[in-house]
Amino acid sequence: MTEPSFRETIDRILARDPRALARAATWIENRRPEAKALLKELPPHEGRAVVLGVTGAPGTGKSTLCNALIRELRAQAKTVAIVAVDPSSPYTGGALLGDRVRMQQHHADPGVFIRSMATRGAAGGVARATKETALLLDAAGFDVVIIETVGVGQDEVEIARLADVTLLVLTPGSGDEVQAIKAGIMEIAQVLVINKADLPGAEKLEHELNASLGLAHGYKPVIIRTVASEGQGIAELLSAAEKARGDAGRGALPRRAEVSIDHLGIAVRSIEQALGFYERQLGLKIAMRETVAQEKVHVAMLPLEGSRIELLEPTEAESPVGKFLAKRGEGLHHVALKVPDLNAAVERLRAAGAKLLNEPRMGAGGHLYVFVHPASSGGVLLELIQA
Ligand SMILES: Nc1nc2c(ncn2[C@@H]2O[C@H](COP(=O)(O)OP(=O)(O)OP(=O)(O)O)[C@@H](O)[C@H]2O)c(=O)[nH]1
Ligand SMILES: [Mg+2]
Repeated sequence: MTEPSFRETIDRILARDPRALARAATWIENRRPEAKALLKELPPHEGRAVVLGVTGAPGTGKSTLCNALIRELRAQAKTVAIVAVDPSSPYTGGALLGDRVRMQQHHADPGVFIRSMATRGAAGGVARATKETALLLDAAGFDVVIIETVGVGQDEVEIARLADVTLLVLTPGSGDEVQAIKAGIMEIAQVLVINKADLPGAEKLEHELNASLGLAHGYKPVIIRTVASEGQGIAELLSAAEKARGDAGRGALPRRAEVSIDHLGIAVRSIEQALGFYERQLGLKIAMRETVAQEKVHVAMLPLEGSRIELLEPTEAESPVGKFLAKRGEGLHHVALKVPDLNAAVERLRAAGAKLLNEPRMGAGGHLYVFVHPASSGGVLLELIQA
């Protein structure tokens, strides 16, 4: 058999083929060039899954809980993918094996996909690979993507940012939970899970957590008790997570900040004169000159690494750039940012009360654009562009 082509692999990923998914996850983990190409193909398919982060100290029962969540979600006919970040400590070899065995219960089920990320020696790269793998599984079309991570370090905070809802798993009797709450965990967790509620001390822990939360301001996490090993409290936990997701209202936000600078627009009285500096002194090269009748402006485009400078010279005084020159003189006229989905961005900005200067419209180069008033963007005219 020959290796499937890149295209075929993408099609198979979108069909949730487990072998293609495993292959793609390995590309991501090993930072192969294919991963970069792959991640560019995914955004149109992303954003449909509910992404749950499950974090907590070693041994609190996260994997057992994930297993119970899989069972519950499958009973609701939902597909589930798990990304488990294995503890990097060599002492946990046994627990790691245990994890694999427990999770393997679901391996024959095509509605479940499980991937362990190696953390050994991958300091810093874990959060990135984990996030990218979660995006892959979201794009592949799983209804729910669960990310299991250990502890509450910087990696977990970053992963929590990707998750729609993060569950922090605590157990009775270990003592450091309330400390952890005080240390600002609340910023990342919307649901606190008291797992092993069959053990003594669950009630005491809940009281302490409530007391500690009572002192805090802002968004408060909910507390749910579970016995993951018995499947108790799991349905309640899922409803709490769903509710938290609704409250947070984060469904509409893009999972990745794929915003980049498209160009800087500089208003000048004379392009010819400005080129003396930009072209002849700074060494930039003109790629294109055009006149945009709609905006009454001559434009010279000077490409930079990944973006460009646009010199803008008005064709007449009665034009946006002409008026800008009269009022403010030469200078930075606007900053143009490229966004992945302009209509979604416009919807969010409108909802937040931002002042837009036009309806999204098609520019000369076939791209959609909209201008945001400086009053909303910290004093600079902002152009948002979708390629
Ligand atoms: N009594 C009791 N034991 C539980 C419960 N949930 C899990 N356990 C046990 O706790 C131990 C650790 O469970 P894991 O699911 O491996 O915990 P984990 O948080 O994934 O551990 P790491 O991945 O190593 O950080 C196992 O022996 C489980 O059987 C529970 O609700 N009650
Ligand atoms: Mg585990």
